[in-house]
Amino acid sequence: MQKFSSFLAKASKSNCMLTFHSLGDLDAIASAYVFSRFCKSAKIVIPDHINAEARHFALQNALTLHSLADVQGEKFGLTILLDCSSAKLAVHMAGRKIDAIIDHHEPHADELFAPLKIVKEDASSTCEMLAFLLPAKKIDEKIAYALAAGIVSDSAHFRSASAKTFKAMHSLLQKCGCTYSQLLQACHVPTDISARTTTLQSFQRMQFENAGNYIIAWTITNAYESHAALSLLNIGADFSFVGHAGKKTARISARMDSSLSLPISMADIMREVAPLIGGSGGGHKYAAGASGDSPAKLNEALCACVRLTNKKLLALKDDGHVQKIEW
Ligand SMILES: [Mn+2]
Repeated sequence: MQKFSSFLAKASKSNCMLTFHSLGDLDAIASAYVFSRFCKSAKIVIPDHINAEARHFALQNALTLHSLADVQGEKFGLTILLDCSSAKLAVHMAGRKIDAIIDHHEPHADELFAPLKIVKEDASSTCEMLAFLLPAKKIDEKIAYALAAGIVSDSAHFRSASAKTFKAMHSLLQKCGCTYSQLLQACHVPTDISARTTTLQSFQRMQFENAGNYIIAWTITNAYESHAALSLLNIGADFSFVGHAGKKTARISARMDSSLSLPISMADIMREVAPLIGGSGGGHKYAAGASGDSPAKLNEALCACVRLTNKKLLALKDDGHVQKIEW
């Protein structure tokens, strides 16, 4: 903490470069904005793209964002990397000296280092970390709003929140003088109409089957397959597989309802099925994907996803049947 406050004092006298991971999200951009308020002067540098939520926040706050090309050759007193400590996710940091890293992600195999490195894996977001690190009396209405927005977004509306997250939110909401629903409204970015249209079209081709008490749904879409896969869970599927066939490529997006605590991983299913579409797969337990170069095999691969999920569900009980839940 001592080290952080002396770093903050240094930042208040320096021209700082504030940056974050590739494909910046709301947590990343909000923490960069907040930190910029504590610097003498600062430039927020985006490595490549930022997502829709982050863009919305940048517009709302009239932030000036810089590309790497904009700041090429510019000398900064301090370089601060937020919401990231992986070299792979911050390739734009290659060859640059980083003065501070503030992050909440689990350690990567390709960890970056800095003289001041604060990582709290149990924090819901970098914004939550900043809410505790920054001097409370300097957190004004705009800073409080930014931190609260970053926390809500990165904690997936408090799904990954801890008691500390709520403690931070308690004082942030008080400071920004709005209710939780007003905050949600202000941060809300409607899903792109083409994503919604394409997803609804894919639902016209959707198929599903019951496996005991579970529902497996699958379909093929022209684009936005992860949006479609998530939407299938929202309308009642426990497992969803959405395929996309391009001219020379095929992709599958797989999701499992995150409230299920089954010993089944979507990443395993994607890894097993990927060779069918001539590629590789992986990801997380609840969200995974596969891609390859054999679009003609997409249907076959989707059927394999369903078969495999069924098989794994059947294997859950010794007698070979999916356990029936009696209420
Ligand atoms: Mn984050």
